[in-house]
Amino acid sequence: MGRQLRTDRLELRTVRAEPNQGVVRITCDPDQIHGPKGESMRRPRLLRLLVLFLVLGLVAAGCSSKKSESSGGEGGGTMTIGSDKANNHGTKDFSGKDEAEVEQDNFYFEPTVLKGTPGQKTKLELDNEAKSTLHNFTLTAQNIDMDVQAGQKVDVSVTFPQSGLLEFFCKYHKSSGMVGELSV
Ligand SMILES: [Cu+2]
Repeated sequence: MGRQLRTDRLELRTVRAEPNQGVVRITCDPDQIHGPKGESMRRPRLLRLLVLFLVLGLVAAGCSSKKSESSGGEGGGTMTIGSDKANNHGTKDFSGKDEAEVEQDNFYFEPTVLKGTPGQKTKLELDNEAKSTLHNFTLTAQNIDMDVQAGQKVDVSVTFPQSGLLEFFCKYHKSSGMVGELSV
């Protein structure tokens, strides 16, 4: 609650700070200061506030762009799978399909989220499109640990979970966000 209120105030300040950016520069020339007498007394404080607003504005902008990155259903940005960060390259529904193509590259699976029906068996065609980077497909729950050389394709059979999701990852680049999931 308190945090939300604060965010709103930050955004308000950002908007108000925009048109005042010119004032920061103009104050180098005292003749060009506008406003009634006495304003100059408040100028140093005003300047500090403006600088503060600008900094807060940058922070707020950073926060909001992060927010929009993670909310893309078509992919882009990052998402959380299990307790890991995943580079999100989209979701694809393979319900009823016995084959599914999965591209691997630096450092993601595309699609990142594979949808299927509970218990569905599907052959994944792993396609490592990287020029020179060895990638891997590990699905611990099904004892799968498969390397895929750069420029090569490898098939691997997986079973979708009965419920929820199963996380898979490249064991070499998990910490770089090369993580995905089978979900129903
Ligand atoms: Cu990898």
